[in-house]
Amino acid sequence: MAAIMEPFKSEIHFQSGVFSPAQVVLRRTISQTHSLYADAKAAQHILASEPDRLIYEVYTTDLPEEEGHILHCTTVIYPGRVGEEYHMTKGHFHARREQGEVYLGLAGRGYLLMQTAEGDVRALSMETGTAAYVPPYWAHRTVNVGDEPFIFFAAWAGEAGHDYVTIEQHGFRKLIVHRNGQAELADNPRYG
Ligand code: M6P
Ligand code: ZN
Repeated sequence: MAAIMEPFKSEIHFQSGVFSPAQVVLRRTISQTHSLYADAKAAQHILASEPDRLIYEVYTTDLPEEEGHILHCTTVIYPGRVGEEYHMTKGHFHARREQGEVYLGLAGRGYLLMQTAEGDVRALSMETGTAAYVPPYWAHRTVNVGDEPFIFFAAWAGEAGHDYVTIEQHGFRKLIVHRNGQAELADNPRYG
C-alpha cells in the first residue's frame, strides 16, 4: 500500500516540455537507440558521425513505482530521421500488461504506434491537444514526424513497470517512414 505523502504540483512549459521541478531527466542518444532502427547502415553511419545525437528526453517526477500512484512525465522527441524512419522512443509493453496509459500532445506532431502480442498494429496521429489512450495489452512507441520537437505528457499506473526486451528483440510490425514527402506506415522488414 502507498504511504501518505505530501501533495505537490509541477509546472510544464508546453513549448519545451520542461517539467519543473523535475527530479529525473532521462536522455536517449543515438548510441542507446541505434539498434531500434530498421536501416542498420544508416544507424551505424549516424552513430559514427554524430554519436551524441540526442533523440529524446524524458522529464519525470520521482514517485514510487507502486500501486496507488499515478506516474507522469513529459517526453520531448527531437526532429530527425535515421534512414527513412523518424526519431522515436524505444517503446515498451508494461510489465503488467493489463495497465493502460494516457498521453496528451503539448507541441509538435507525431504518431503513437501501438501493437498487441498477437501483432495487431494501430497508429494514432497526435498534435497539440490530442489525448490518446493506450489500452491494456498494447505496446507503445511515439514517433516525431514533424520539423519541431514533438512533446507530450503521459500518465500511467505506478505498478505497471516497463518491459523493453520484447520490443528490442522483435520490434514493431510497422515502421513510420518518410516517403513521398510525408509520413507513411510501412512493413518492418526485420519484424519477427
Ligand atoms: C512516455 C511514457 C514513459 C516512457 C517515455 C519514453 O512518456 O510511456 O513511460 O518512459 O514515453 O518511452 P520509452 O520508455 O519507451 O523510451
Ligand atoms: Zn508505458
